[in-house]
Amino acid sequence: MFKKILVANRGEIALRIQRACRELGIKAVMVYSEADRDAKYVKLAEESVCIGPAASALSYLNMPALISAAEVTDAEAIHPGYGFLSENANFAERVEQSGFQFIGPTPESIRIMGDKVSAKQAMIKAGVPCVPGSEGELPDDAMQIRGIAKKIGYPVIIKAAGGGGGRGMRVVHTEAALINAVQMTKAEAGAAFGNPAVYMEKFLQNPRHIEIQILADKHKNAVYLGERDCSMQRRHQKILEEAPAPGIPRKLIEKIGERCVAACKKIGYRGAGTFEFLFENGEFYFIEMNTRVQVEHPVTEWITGVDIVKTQIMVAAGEKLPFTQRQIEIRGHAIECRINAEDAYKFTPSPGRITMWHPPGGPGVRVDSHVYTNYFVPPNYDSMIGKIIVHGDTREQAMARMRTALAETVVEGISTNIPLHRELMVDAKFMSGGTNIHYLESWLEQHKR
Ligand code: MV4
Repeated sequence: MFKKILVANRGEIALRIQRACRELGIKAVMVYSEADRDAKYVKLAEESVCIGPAASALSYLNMPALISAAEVTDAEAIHPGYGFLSENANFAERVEQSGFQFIGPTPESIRIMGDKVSAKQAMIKAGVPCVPGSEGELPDDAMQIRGIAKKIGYPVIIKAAGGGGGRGMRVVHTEAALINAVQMTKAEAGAAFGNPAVYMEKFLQNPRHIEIQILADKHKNAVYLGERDCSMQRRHQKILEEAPAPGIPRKLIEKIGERCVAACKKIGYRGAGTFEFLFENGEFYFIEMNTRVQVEHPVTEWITGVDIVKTQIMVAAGEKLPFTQRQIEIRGHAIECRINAEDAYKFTPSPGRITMWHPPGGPGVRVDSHVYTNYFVPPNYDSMIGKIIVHGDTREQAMARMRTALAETVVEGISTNIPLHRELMVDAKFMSGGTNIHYLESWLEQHKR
């Protein structure tokens, strides 16, 4: 096992990784920008390194600074967390070339999944069901493009190979609008991602966003840890997640989970990963794979009892997965609310000093947050200041516990989205379960103030 790991991230996930290291008896070196000097995990750290000024490009995205920090502290491995450099194949490569273990998949796996065309091709080859669409990148010829769209049937969606997470996409409803949409998307993709390649899919009108969590080791073992329902989102930002997904038969989850595991084995995937699917009319359609630990991993940890971050570290060190698929059982229901420093309904950022932080507690409540009373939320980064996660024997009990937890929580000095979460937890449609990816945005439209 590693003796020392460098945590190349900030915020609640930096604290989460630090906790996993403590439990494993590994020393964690924390890095921080000038804006994060007072973060809780820096105060708790045995060792920490300032890697640069507040701007991410000069600190958390600064590869030489991170690798030097690992060198001067004698760390053996680097955990990238989520966001920042976590899905940057070049970073993973440079980490390994510098003699450190990257806690995540191989640079090659990251590269394949980073290009959405090659990711989809790998999944088709591995037997994972995908949204019907163009086989690979769209050709230049307008006649051929029209032919592909006609075969798929309108509406179609044009997506950038270098995009993902909702960036670089365009829905097309008619043949008249097709070629212009393809050209526009190509131009934007070239400018934004340095890659003008685009592909086409059937546009699914009312899907849910269901994702499968997997874990794989370096010895060809892989398991799936059930699913998460991440349909409650606004502008591609998830606001709450839950597991299991309400109303989806276990048999269907098992079938798709086994396909994901088979795909991991086929491509030699290792570490934690998430297969993102659209789910419509009882069918799963793969859209993207995330090659990192995700914000919403705690809901899966709670229904399976598996520590995902700890297991990421163990498999990166070469250990075998300490459980088999048969040992994974789903118990109860978990919900996570992301707490953001922003106006609850206008969504404008609300950085500043937290004059009072009173987190909830009690049975079935977990809070992952790096903030504390008198902490200053810097304006330079993502607005998420923590997550409240609850568990119950049933979805009803989990929702009741979340209502209690949200009622107890006090945050003063800044605005947060807690009032929005309080309303959603008593919304009849949310409470009945199974809302689709458009539900939150239409709810917000109807609850304008
Ligand atoms: C789609 C789609 C409908 N049909 N693909 C958005 C994020 C990116 N991961 C893929 N996205 C979508 N792809 C087809 N063929 C609808 C979306 C989509 C979406 C997906 C998941 C969660 C929220 C979403 C919000 C709007 C659109």
